[in-house]
Amino acid sequence: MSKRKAPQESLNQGITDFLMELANYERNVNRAIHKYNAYRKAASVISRYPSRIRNGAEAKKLDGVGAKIAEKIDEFLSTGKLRKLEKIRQDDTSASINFLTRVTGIGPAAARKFVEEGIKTLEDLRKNEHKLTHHQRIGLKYFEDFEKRIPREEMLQMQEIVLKEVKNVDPNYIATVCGSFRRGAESSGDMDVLLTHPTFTSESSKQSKLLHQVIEQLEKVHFVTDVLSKGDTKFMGVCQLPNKDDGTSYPHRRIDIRLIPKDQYYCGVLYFTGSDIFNKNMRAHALEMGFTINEYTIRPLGVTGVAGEALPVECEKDIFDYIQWKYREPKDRSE
Ligand code: DCT
Ligand code: MG
Repeated sequence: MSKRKAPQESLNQGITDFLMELANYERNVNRAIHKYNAYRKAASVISRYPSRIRNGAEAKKLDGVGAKIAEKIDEFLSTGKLRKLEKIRQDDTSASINFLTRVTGIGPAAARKFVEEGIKTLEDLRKNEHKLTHHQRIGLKYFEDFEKRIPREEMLQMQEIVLKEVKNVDPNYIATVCGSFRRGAESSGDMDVLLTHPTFTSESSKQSKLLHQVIEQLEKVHFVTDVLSKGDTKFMGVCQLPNKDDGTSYPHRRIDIRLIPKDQYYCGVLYFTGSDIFNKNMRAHALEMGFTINEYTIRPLGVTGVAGEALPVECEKDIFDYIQWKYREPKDRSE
């Protein structure tokens, strides 16, 4: 999962930008997840609004925009800024916490702790490497690279390498590059790969070898350059395309590879294709239809609300069929 999202130009960009800034502040500095979600939801509905919002009252008609947010929109539209945000931006502590969370491996809790210790900048982090986890050290090492989006053209080349090497290890593997790439995005924040093998199901025993031998192969061909973490079913790491013809190098990129039992593969592909907003909406619809969906399974809900056995799934469309939703191609899953 990537930290930096592609900027989406909309008619109400100014409003959605300030709402997202408030959202991140609430999550990272105040640990106020409800407020974080409220701001995000408002930003999301406003970004889809087809005309330029003229005042708070107009915005308030939208589902997810309440009185307080409407007030802020009025202030923003009439003065061009927001006092609350000006204050937050001037507050050194919250600015530092926000900044540190841009390093992969540093979440809000770790960022707050570093700032309490006076560690606020990349330079501070470099001087205190001994206080960083391995993951955070790699995040620091490639900080500038990881801030860059990956053009689709490079994602295509990366996909080619991954799929080829997976098949080199064993042609029976099934692998899918999910995330924004699968939705057709022109650029992606990271590469999300799902992997399965016909011999690996939720009934069979653990087969971590299936993941590890793929990682070894990708390291052997110098595609995977660093490991952030490596478990039996989830690899988080760093990869890089081979140098261009003129000898210049590509940035290092974040890559996650997950090994999933075959019977759970398509629930995983659906989940990791996203978008996160689409997933939320699909799950909400599933609940209305009496099903619960997560990244592993779809299960019917009994009259008492208890989830039953996982339903058989052979492809993504099976999941849409269970909840009687018209199938949507990945490119149509932004919301
Ligand atoms: N996901 C989700 N809910 C989240 C985070 C992620 O459902 N809170 C799912 C949907 C997308 C997928 O996981 C991969 O996550 P990201 O890589 O963060 O998103 P992306 O759509 O691939 O965007 P990006 O181009 O920034 O990587
Ligand atoms: Mg992604």
